[in-house]
Amino acid sequence: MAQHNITLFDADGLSYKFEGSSNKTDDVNYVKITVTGGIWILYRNVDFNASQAGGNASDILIFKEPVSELKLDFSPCSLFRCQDNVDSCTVFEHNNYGGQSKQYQEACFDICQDFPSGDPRGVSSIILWPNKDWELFTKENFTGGSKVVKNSWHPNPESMGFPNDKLRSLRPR
Ligand SMILES: [Ca+2]
Repeated sequence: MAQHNITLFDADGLSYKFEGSSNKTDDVNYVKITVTGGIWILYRNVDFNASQAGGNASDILIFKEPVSELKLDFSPCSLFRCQDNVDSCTVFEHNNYGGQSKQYQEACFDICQDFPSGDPRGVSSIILWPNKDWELFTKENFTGGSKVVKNSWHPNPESMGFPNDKLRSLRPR
């Protein structure tokens, strides 16, 4: 039996169920949320706030624990389900977990094809989860400037302690 992990409610009390990420939810004014499983990021705009270059911290809502019929601060237009049981590094194109993303479970010697360094499409935020720290590099093949970043949620380059749009290769510690 399918398990729905997130339910959004509109003002009429109708429910809308989701199991995975969606870059565009139905055109509904959602007012409440119930989370029964998973770790989720909700975005104020479609495409994970891509057109807003990730927007501000107030343009996302993060749910790491189950909640029941909690009032929403805004009606989300897209939502992202984080993996929640494998050591991994999820990188995002924009601040505040915005835009394109990709999850790595192992070392990657060059992420440039997906996230070109020196370009706004380069990595601007990152989730390291749940146990491992990762080492980030400014050049391919684990060369150039490097930094060990603690396993945590890093919504911007300042939090990562790593320059914006410069990530080129990465590996778990
Ligand atoms: Ca970027």
